[in-house]
Amino acid sequence: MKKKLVSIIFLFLGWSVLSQTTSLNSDWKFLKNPISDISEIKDEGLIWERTNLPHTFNNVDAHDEKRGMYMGVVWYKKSLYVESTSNNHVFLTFEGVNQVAEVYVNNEFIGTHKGGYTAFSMDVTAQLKFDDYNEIAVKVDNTVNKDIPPLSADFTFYGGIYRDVWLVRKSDAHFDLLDGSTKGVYLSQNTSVEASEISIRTKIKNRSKAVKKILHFKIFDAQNQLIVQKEKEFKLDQSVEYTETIRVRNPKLWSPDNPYLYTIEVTLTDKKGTVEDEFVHKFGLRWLEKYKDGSFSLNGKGLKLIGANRHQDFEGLGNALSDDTHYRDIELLKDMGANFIRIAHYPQDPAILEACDALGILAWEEIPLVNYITVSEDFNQNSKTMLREMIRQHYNHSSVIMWGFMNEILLRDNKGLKANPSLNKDEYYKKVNELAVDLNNLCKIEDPNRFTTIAHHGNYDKYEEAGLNSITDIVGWNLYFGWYGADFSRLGKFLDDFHTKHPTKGIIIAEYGAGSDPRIHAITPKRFDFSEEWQVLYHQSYYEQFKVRNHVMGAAIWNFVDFGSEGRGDAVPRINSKGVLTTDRTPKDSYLFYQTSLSKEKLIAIGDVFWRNRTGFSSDNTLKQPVHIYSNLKNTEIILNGNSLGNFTFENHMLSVIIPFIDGKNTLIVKSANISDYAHFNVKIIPSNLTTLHSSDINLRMNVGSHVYFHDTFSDQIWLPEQEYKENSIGFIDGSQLKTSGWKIGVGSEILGSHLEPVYQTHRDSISNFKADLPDGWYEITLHFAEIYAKSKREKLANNLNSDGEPMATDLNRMFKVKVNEREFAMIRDLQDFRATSIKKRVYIKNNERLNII
Ligand code: GCB
Ligand code: CA
Repeated sequence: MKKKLVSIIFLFLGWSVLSQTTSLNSDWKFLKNPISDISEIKDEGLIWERTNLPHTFNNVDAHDEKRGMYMGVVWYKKSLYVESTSNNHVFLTFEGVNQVAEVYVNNEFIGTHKGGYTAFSMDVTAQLKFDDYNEIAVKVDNTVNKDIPPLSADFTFYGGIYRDVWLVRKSDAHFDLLDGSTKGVYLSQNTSVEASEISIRTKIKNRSKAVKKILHFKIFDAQNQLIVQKEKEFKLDQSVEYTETIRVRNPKLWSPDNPYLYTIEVTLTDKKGTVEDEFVHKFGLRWLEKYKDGSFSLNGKGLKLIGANRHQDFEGLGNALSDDTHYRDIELLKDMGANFIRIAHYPQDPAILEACDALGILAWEEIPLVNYITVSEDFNQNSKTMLREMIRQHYNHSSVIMWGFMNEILLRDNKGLKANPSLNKDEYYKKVNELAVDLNNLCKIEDPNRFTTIAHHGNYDKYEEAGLNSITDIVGWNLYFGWYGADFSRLGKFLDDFHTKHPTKGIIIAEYGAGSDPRIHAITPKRFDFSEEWQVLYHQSYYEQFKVRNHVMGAAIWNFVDFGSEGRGDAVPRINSKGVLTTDRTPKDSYLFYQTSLSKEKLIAIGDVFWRNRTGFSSDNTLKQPVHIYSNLKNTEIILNGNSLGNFTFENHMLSVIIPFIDGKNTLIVKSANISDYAHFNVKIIPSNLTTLHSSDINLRMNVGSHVYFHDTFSDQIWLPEQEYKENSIGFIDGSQLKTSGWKIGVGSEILGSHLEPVYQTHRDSISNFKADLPDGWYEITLHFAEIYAKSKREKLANNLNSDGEPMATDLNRMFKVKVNEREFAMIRDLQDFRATSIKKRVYIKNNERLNII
């Protein structure tokens, strides 16, 4: 037989290497069809799509312009040949299926699993045909279900079999993988500088008659040298639970600086030594403490937790990522200098936990109870099952330090009350409280060695009223001062007030962040403008405030990555852009800010990675615009096109310097001690006095209603911020920047039909005209419009008028005439709601008449 092999990857595994475990990711068939009964999927007429796992069916429709995405039933099937061996007890393990999975083998129902973020195993032995082909079928349903968390949240619930699937073969005697853990071996520790007591709890099952078995325990150091071993002979009936304690003297401690991992091997053999099952796991030895003032210590040393939240999706892939792609996120987090992750808002792929162990990132992991709850026995049970599964499945990961179970659970009380109409607010709060107490107790029963935590939105009184500030060891706050509300400076006071009221609680800023679309840049950044510059100012301020407060245990950026949120209509629609990395993991300036602030090595970096194309007006042939430089040094020399601009001093790890760019290509070098960085900027200067130009030299775009520069990444053109008209130049006359809810810049709705969303979302209200002192000649003028009010709001509008001030619209559709230099340019009518409209026309400007648009 000829074997073909394309390539091979060796991975040094961090968890169970079960020799009889094989992935089942290849060659599946997928059917998007809401068929409810397995008998109907046999229909010859159905067209199945071939696919490999991981797979989601929402990576495209969650990012298209059509509101909503497919949420319903789909089917997966796979044909599988199973040989008979000495390991004929066979299981299927699914790492994650969103959200309800019904598993069938050879048309026989095996079981149902509810919840899209935890793994499950099923015993398929009885339904399998050995030495023959078998058909596995999985019905998957990602419909929102009132009894399964999450009910609602600001992220996309991509459906599918989106993590690995495994075929697990065991002999009659084996570690129990059906207790929610998928592994059946639990490691815990009691560690100090002198010694670590490692306790290894095994749960063993047996299908055949009672016999003598031996458990072999071995611990290897990081160089793979065997350092301790033990054996235990015992009689195995149907099932046995056995705990062995092993002592490691003078342990090498695990920490973010030195994530030292031992390997623990547990082997089950018969009396002759034949291996029946084995478990291998890499394990770090460390101890955790919470001090009386709420601060945290690892291995007896105080440690401020600094890191980020992470969602699990990636551009184009939805949530169906390879292990390597997951792993790389933790590498990027480590590279940023973080020591902490909040795995938000749900348990994630095993690769994430392995990476945290291996790279030294302390983890908070949680289950997805978000915004509100259903008061029902089923909801409670599903929440508990999920919590138990998460804890059991990730119990062995030394990186995990706390378990969470609710996020902003009082944010949508209205929905909560609507969903539970028989309850009044007090009763509903009481139910939420009871569930929180139950879940907290469950954490402590399952795992008394870790902290419990919860994350609240910034409404202290509500959570106090519901008694939710006193249940967990640690209370997390999601604080958006400087984004959704107020200004950054409020942060410190909020944290201090909470500390005064709950002096022994650990406090974590569980979320803080500001949106940024890397196409948007501002010289005078403002709250909610989605510029990268505002995002950096926001993070700089938060970092300075929590760094100096000892009673703040830690902080986690919201979010490490830009992530899918199907219902959002921000500058980048359907994306929550608070990431410090883009959806394809390119660092934004905020990432550079943290990297240089947190690094122990000296670093310097020129920022504006997404703002290397510059344009603007100038009257002296130099374009003076800021460049942002990040460093943990004191100062730096800046060299522009070979000429030193002098020495500059960093303030809070950052420097914003006005650089006098020349037209064309510019090279900037920053140099300090023996480190340096350089960057090229492409600059296009537009003379302030347009009348000095020839018509054919004029090519410009202006985003009326906005103070930001916008980079169209498809054409590489830059839209200028608006400016007021001055003689010989260009700009608006009258009006004001449109703000929604009194303060949000532009409209927070997706504008359909164009990729220039931020251009259409920002408007100038009540503009009277737009002028440009253009030299005579032919021009192509494009005007852009969008209806940004829903019909119900339009009645109030004053501007359904023609240019003579006469009301023009008889219905609620806008209608108005646009004139260019007194000549009719266009009659605008029937603007479609939230849809881009543009009109392009050639215009001849003559006799020094300039341009005037009314
Ligand atoms: C929050 C939520 C999170 C959202 C975030 C935001 O507080 O916990 O799920 O994505 O705010 O960006 O609004
Ligand atoms: Ca859609």
